[in-house]
Amino acid sequence: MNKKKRFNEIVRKIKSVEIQGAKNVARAALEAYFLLPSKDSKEKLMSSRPTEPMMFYVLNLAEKGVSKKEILNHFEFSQKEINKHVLKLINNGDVIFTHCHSTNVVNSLIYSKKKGKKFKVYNTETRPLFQGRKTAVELMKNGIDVTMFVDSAAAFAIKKDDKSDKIYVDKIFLGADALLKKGVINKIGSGMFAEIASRNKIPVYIIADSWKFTKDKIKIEQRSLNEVWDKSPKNIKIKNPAFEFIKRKYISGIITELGLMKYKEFLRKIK
Ligand code: RUB
Repeated sequence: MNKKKRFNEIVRKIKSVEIQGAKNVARAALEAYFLLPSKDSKEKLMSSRPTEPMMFYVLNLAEKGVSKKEILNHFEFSQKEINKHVLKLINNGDVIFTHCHSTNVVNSLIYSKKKGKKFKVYNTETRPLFQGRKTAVELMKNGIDVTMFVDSAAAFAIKKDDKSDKIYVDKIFLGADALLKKGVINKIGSGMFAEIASRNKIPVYIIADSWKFTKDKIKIEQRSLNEVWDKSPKNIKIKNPAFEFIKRKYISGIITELGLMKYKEFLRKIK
């Protein structure tokens, strides 16, 4: 396959969410950019998923001459640091709830399991594209006890006071697409899960690379209506936002390569 074809193939995979999650998208975009480095390539890639500031950031670095190796080294370093902090945060016996598929979250859970931590994970199917299945399979393959819920079971699953039916949660781990001053953007549903958790006094932790931070205004991606209902009857309106904002007040802490800290402290550090 020539470079142009490979470039277009990566763009197609990013757009269709075959390549998904902020980190995978940023890595793939970088790969594509270095096939055909130009302003036009950068713009095509940047418009492929409009809610991905880490992709914008790495493409800007690449344009300024930072090497692919240096950028990939950062991702590796960042994940290793995140893993160490997540390991310390998990207590034996914890039930951890997560949503969608986040590489930063999944890798840190697998690391903790390998280091001997005993915990269970509840996860969501993540409609309409079912990224939760990817999470469940990866965790299961690494020996983690995982239970999947439909997204609408949020209030059923996210509680801690009623242990009689053995459904309860100790901590929520969410990834992030964008880290903003007033809060975080992640997969649609994340704001709702964080709100329910906060009502039940269950801590919500954001697990993300600090390169997702941006001062820019970030657009929430609206995806194809066919993802929700293919060939739906005419005159039914459908909305399909891919992401949602999580207010800062619902975030108990954030884990990045800079450590585990309150969101306000993270904002001070990142400046
Ligand atoms: C994925 C999603 C993930 C973040 C973080 O959405 O919301 O939680 O991107 O992922 P989508 P990571 O499937 O629409 O891309 O930790 O891998 O960067």
